[in-house]
Amino acid sequence: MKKKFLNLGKQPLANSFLRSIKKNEFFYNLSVSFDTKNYLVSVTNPVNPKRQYTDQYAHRASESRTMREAFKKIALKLKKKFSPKLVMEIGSNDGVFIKNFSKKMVIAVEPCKNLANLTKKDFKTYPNFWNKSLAKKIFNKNKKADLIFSANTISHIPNIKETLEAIELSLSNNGVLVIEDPSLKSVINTNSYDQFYDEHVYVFSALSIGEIAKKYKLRLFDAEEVENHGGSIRYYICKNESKHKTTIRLKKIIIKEKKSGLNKFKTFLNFTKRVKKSKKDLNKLLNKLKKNNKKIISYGATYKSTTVFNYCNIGTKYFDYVTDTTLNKQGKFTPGKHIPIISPEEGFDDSVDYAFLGAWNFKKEIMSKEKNFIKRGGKFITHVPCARII
Ligand code: JHZ
Repeated sequence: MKKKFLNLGKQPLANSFLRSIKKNEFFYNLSVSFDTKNYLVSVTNPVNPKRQYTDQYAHRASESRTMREAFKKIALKLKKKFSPKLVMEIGSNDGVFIKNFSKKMVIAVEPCKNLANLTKKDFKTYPNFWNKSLAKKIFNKNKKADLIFSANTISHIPNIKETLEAIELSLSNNGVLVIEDPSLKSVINTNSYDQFYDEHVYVFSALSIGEIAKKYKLRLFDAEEVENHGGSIRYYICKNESKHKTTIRLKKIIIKEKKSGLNKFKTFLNFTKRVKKSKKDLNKLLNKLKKNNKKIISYGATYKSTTVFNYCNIGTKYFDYVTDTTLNKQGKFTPGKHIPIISPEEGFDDSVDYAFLGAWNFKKEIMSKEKNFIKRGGKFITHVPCARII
C-alpha cells in the first residue's frame, strides 16, 4: 500500500529554465509516498515524460570533472569484469559514458533530441523513449545486449513494468543490467530532500530494487555504494536463471538499509519532520545574512535547487543570481522562482559574500576550484545535511 509522507508543495518542472518570465508556467503538486509492500519510494503523481524530455533538455552529464572521471572509471571496470560484446546505454545524455567504448559495440537510447544529436554521428543512437516496441526494433533472437547500463535514468521512468520487461527482452542469458541512481539511504540520512523532483519519480534502495526485479523475471545479485551525486547505489541485475551469484556486499547493503529503517514508514515520517526544520533554518540563515547586507548568490543551477527554492519559497529576495557553467542554462531564469542564471565568469566575482551550494553534490570539486573565493573570505552555504555556513 502506498502511503504519502512528504508534501513539497507546488513545483515547476525542475528542467524548465525560462528564456523569459512567463505567466502560464506549468506547476504540479510534488508529494512523495512509500509503498509498504515493496519498499519503493516514489513521487505520488508523476508528470508525463513527454513534458520533461524534450529537445530543450538542459542537463549535460559531462559538465563536471567528477562525473567525467566517474563514468570513465565505471566503463573500464565493466569492460574488464563482463567483457561485453554488445553494450546499450539507456539515457545516454551527451555520451559521457559511451565514449569510453569502441563505436561498433555501443547502442545509445536517448529521447531528448538535442542530446541524441550529440552522439548520433559517432554511435548508433535511437532518439526514442525506452519501451518494449523499441527493444523489439533493436534486438532479436540472435542479437541481445551483454551489458545494459543506465545511470540516473531508470529512476526517471514512471512505467517501471514496461521498462524492466523491455530490458528482460533485450538482455542475453548471462547479460547484466547495471543501473545507478541516488540512494534512498543517503537521501534520508543526509536530509537531501531536494533529490525529490519531477524527474526523480523513484528513489531506489537495494530493498526496493530487489523486490521489483523479482516481478519481471530479473534478479538483483550485486550492488555497490558510490559517492556520485551525494550518494548513489549501483545495482547489478541479471535474468532469473543466469549464472551470477548473490554477493556478500549486496547482503551487507541490505542489512544497512534495514538498520536505517528503509523498510519502515515511521522512518519517512521522521524524515519529513527534519525536512520542515531544514526549510525554517535555511530561511532564517539567509534572512540574517541579507539583513547584514551580504551579497548571496547560488552556485550551480541544479534541478535539485528547483525543489529547494520553491519548497522554501526563496528567490530574488535573497539571491542576486545563480551561476552555472552550462551554456544553455546561462541567460535564462530558474523554474518557478525566476532567479537569473549567468556564467561564473560574469558573476562569481569579488562582490560575492556567500554562495549557496546548489550543486552540493560537487562540494569537493567546487571547494578545490574556488580556493581564491575562500581565501578572500567568501563563504559557502549548504542545506545538506542541515542549513549552515561551511
Ligand atoms: P547536477 C541532473 O540533476 C538531472 P542536477 C538529472 N535528473 C539527474 O538525475 C542528475 O543530474 C544526475 C553546474 N556546475 O549534476 C553544472 C557549475 O556551474 O548536480 C550543472 O548545471 N560549476 C538527470 O541538475 C550543475 O552545476 C561547477 O563547478 O541536480 C550540477 O548539476 C560544477 C561542478 C557544476 O545535477
